[in-house]
Amino acid sequence: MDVEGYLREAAARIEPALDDALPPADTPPASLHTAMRHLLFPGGKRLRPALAFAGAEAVGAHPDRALAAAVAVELIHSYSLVHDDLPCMDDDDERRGRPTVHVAFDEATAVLAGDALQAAAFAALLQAPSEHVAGALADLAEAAGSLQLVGGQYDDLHFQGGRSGTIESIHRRKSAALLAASITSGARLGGADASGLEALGRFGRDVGLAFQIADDLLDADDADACSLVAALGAEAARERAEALLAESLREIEAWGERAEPLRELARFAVRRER
Ligand code: GRG
Repeated sequence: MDVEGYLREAAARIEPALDDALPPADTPPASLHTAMRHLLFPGGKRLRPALAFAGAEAVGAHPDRALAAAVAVELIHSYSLVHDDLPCMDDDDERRGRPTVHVAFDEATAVLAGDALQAAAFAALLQAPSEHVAGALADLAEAAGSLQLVGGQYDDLHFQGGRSGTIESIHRRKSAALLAASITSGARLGGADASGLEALGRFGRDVGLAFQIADDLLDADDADACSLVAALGAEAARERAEALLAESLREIEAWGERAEPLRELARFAVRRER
């Protein structure tokens, strides 16, 4: 399977839906609505939407069934990046080769744009023409909340050293939870049953952690103290990522051809070079 082609198709499918999910840039207050779009267009790899589509396909549904989940997870991802770049967090001036939102606008606008992106995510998911919306909303709310994304970010910001288990716990919450929710919310909208969702959740959490390790390996020159690369060294971190990938693939070993996009996205997420 051509994973780059799958990502391109996912990006083409998500682009107009993301546009529809937000007020036009010239809607008052225009500077806020323009700021909400600043990081979203052009976006990044659109990996989370692709995972949502692949989650639906893995349970035998057409990827379009997962469209609302795909939009919602990308909006949450985008808000988290806008806030992560703020001076009170990572204090980054550039992302994807462009000025970050607080640099292009101002800090207060970036905070508010992130807040509004998060609300728009839940509103978009609520639009899904599916009887499974409540479950998907629950997945997303849990992944985005203080027990996962926000709590992981909090512990990362306050990290003062620790063993690899502590670092993994932070990364499971800050990064892996949203990746896993991308898959499970897409699969839910595709009509997944309870045992399928459990397996996909385990798959997504392991792939998500391995994805974060891959991200740290790509950034190894500038290794964050709260990373397995800093704690274990690059070689051991790469081995851990490969072990997690192998473990995750075992979860969906018996799922046949329809889970192939998920498997390929997992390999891409862990072995990517960008
Ligand atoms: C501020 C609430 C809050 C959370 C921040 C997302 C995040 C948590 C921090 C960003 C820094 C970071 C390294 C997060 C881990 C997730 C990650 C690797 C993000 C980058 O994801 P990609 O590679 O990005 O999918 P693109 O640019 O392709 O969208």
